[in-house]
Amino acid sequence: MKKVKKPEWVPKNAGDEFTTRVVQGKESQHNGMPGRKSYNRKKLPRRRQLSVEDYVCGVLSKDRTILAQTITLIESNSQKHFDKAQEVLKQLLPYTGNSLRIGITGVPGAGKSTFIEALGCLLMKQDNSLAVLAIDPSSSLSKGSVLGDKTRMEKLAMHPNSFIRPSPAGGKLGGVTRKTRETTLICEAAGYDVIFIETVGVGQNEITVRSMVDFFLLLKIAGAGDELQGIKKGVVELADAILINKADGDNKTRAEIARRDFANALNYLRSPTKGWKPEVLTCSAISETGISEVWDIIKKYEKIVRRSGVFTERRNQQNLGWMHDLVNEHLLNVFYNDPRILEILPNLEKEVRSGKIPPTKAAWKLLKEI
Ligand SMILES: Nc1nc2c(ncn2[C@@H]2O[C@H](COP(=O)(O)OP(=O)(O)OP(=O)(O)O)[C@@H](O)[C@H]2O)c(=O)[nH]1
Ligand SMILES: [Mg+2]
Repeated sequence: MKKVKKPEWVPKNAGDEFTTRVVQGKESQHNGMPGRKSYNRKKLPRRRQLSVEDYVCGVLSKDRTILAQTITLIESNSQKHFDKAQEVLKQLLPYTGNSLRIGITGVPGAGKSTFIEALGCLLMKQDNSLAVLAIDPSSSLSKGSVLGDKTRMEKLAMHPNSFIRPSPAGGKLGGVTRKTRETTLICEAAGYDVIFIETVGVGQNEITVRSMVDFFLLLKIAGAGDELQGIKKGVVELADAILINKADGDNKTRAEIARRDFANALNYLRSPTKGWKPEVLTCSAISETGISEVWDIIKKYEKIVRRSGVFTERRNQQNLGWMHDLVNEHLLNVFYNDPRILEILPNLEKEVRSGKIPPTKAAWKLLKEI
């Protein structure tokens, strides 16, 4: 029998039960780092970088993969991508402006995504194309909504005439506002008839979205105790229509009461759109009732405001606001990236925090540097 090499830990007088074979070890080729450097990168096919023309042609031909990549480029926080994105945007601008932009807001859980799925599917049946952009400041914390949306907009997400894109993140080269505006334009250039911008009703959000859309829809739920709060907060004043969702089962009567309350309250509020009286409706996104009525209202609204010129007037006004936002954003970037400011800011911040100097004095000190 061939003599077997035994490991060194085998007891001296051990029998055959320890006939473990030990193979001579080999010097490792691994550099000790996790993956990556151990292979020759040059041999791997590299993903080709898209040129400005690739992006522009892709978007104009409604290639959804390139459309998504273009939005990623817009959302990027790197200066290199920023310049390229602006060039792409410039070339796409002549093809924008033809979609109906609709903002949809409501507290978390009001049923926005479920409603978008229901209305979106109706639009698909009518041969419309739809892009859904979701701004959700809470998603970066909870990550919940985006995941939830994948299941809540399942049918819509699968449809070839729809495009769903979750929230753009803020960052140093412009926040959510600029990115959402630009993303809207990219989707318009791709030829989507309707664009939904979904946002959670938190803080400044609703005002921002109102400044980007033609029609603003507020989703409410009856009996959640936020009816009057909503009226107080002034969000109601921004809405062209209020939709009481979840009007199903036991909730139907409560939804109807809420509808009447809101309709009454609206009598005392100014309409956000000249020549249009905001409507209050009920619907059930889950059982898909009352959905086509909402679309009818939106179409009626569009007809009225286009004819009266209010539609164009609002868009012109929004463009003006946009211009100012861009200037403000740029000035802030220039200011906070100036080497002189970068040098003195940390110390000044420390001094203000510890109460050594008043904030007003610190602010003037900074401003005098430029
Ligand atoms: N009974 C009933 N439940 C509904 C209806 N619409 C939505 N829901 C439920 O309400 C919950 C929240 O719905 P979503 O569509 O995710 O609400 P959302 O407003 O998009 O929520 P966030 O994205 O988290 O802000 C889900 O469990 C839905 O199934 C409805 O018409 N009736
Ligand atoms: Mg949602």
